[in-house]
Amino acid sequence: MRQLIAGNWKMHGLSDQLPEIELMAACVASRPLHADVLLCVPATLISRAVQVAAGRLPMGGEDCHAEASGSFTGDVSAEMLKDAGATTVIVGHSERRRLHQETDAVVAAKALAGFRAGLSIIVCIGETQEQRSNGRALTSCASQLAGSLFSAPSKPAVTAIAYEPLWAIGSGHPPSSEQVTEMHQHIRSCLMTQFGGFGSAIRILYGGSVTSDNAAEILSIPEVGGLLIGGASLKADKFDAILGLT
Ligand code: G2H
Repeated sequence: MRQLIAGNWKMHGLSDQLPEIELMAACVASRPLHADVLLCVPATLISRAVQVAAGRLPMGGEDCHAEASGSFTGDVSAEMLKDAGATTVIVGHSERRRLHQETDAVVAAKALAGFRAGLSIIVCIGETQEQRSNGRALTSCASQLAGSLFSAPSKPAVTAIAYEPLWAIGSGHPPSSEQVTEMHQHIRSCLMTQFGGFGSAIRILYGGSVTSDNAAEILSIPEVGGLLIGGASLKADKFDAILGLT
């Protein structure tokens, strides 16, 4: 399976950043790539980002509402993301879970909404520092997986899992290769139990303090199906440097 290198701009990006996206798209198109690539940006930027990327760099959303439409002031549905040109949606990022009290059930409903809209879906999971210190990292992630994933009628409502340990996000300290390997093997085993053969087709990404300095080591781990990159995806040169490592 090709690895996926996905950027997550979080709540960064005004229209003056569109030239940066255009530059990223030009970098992506400038050479054959050995990985799939994706840039998730704020909903306000998606349609214009799609225009400047001109088919060279797919765009994704960072969250969606579970309903297709309705009286949900300020929310954005998966169908709206799709309509704006997004191919993918991230759901269950720890910043949504922590700052917006999103439960596993809410995340599962959002993932199902992405499936309904025809988007690819990245579901994020990850343990806290306390859970890791208490030896509960594996059980915590297994529990989040079990609660956050639906099996839609024909296949799982998820195309990728992003393992993002909360203690590694934005901290500058990613886990060791051994920790990533152990968790990714555990996630794969959970997916196979939950979805049978479908479980082998779901990419497992790593996210949290990825930079061009540590990306090669993480990408070399056989169980790693790609990266979800925050801060280091904001600039075309940094993002492109990571892409060049695949
Ligand atoms: C984790 C990651 C992107 P960063 O949130 O999803 O961000 O790479 O800045 O730690």
